[in-house]
Amino acid sequence: MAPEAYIDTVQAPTLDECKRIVRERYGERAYILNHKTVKSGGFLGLFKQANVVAAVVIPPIRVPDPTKQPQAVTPKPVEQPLPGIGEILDQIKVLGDKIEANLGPDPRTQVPTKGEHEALVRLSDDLERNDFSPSFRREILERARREFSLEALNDYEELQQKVLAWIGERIEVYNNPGPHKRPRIIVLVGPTGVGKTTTVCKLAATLKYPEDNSEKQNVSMITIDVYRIAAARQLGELAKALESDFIAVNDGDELKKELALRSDSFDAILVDTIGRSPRDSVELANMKNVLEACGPDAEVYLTFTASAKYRDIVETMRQFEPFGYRAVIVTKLDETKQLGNVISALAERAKPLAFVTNGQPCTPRYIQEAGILHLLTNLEGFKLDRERLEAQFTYGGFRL
Ligand SMILES: Nc1nc2c(ncn2[C@@H]2O[C@H](COP(=O)(O)OP(=O)(O)OP(=O)(O)O)[C@@H](O)[C@H]2O)c(=O)[nH]1
Ligand SMILES: [Mg+2]
Repeated sequence: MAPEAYIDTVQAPTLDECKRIVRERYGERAYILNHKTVKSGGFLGLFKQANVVAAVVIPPIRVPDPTKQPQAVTPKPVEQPLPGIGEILDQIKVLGDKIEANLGPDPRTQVPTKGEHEALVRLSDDLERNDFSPSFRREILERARREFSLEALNDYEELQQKVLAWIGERIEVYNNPGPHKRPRIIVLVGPTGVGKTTTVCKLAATLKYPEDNSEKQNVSMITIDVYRIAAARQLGELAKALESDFIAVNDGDELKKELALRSDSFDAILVDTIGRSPRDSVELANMKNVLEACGPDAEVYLTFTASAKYRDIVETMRQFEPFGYRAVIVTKLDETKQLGNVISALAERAKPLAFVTNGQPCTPRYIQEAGILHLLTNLEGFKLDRERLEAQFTYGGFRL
């Protein structure tokens, strides 16, 4: 029988590196049939590395068979037939399975592997229904596989409680370090229309008219959004309703001047910014220059809506990174029931959550300091053992 070509996989950071390994391992006769870029490694879904997995075909070495050497004077080299197309196709299929096996379950769908316990399939569905990202789902499923025996998996309620606790452990609530330098400068940045201006007013109202016994603070509001008359007017009117100081500035110099003028007479100065598409990097850079005037002590918060897609949130977080935001404010919680997208993005980018907002009116009622339990109670399809989770997590976070 003719020797068969066989197939192997090679994994390396780049295709060129794969080619080098193939040449080194099998010589010039081997060739790469196809390749795929995958992410592997990492810790808790972080620091993953992209790798190329290549399928390599290694044709047989054609050794002349001495028993078939013709006796004739003009010897002909013996051609070993290459494997037929059917054989190659079969091998490609085997190879496909081999690559899949290397990659583990499909990270896009995170379908648990065949023959998986029914509880894990259900858990995967519950996580997906709540918009958790594929890598977050994978992390939770892997932990469940590791920490639950097949028998323990039969108790789905117990599994859910544990999973809620694991999710809770991955949510970081912002721990606002006090006491604050006077005046505090609070800056909100974020994409267009997410509720920055509204949230600035809610924060101003919370500081100015605290619902608890804390001291009333003297608050000023500044907008750098002078290009859109309506936007400046919006904050102006809200400031008037709050009986709060308000000014619109054109550039960094003006901002610096106005901040200096207010440094003795205000406890807190809230800066509202122009909504920017995270893709508009030139404008983002301009805005960053203007905000330099706020100084290194400014508390910058990134604002985005709870209903944004996971990928968009991650992209927004990445693009606003140069602003050095300390924590995140998630708005419009009242508009969605799914929060897995938010939890996954915060966990994967290791950013703490400071506030959530849940309604249009600019009053303290519609903004809350973030709490882990608050987010966990909002997950759909998860039955909550409150007592147990309350022993571990709190509803409220820090104090503004
Ligand atoms: N349902 C709901 N709507 C909100 C919330 N916060 C803000 N909004 C609404 O979202 C819309 C946009 O709010 P703005 O505060 O103007 O948003 P912005 O980020 O300042 O927008 P730009 O300045 O245009 O970038 C308004 O209709 C707000 O009433 C919230 O927590 N829940
Ligand atoms: Mg605005």
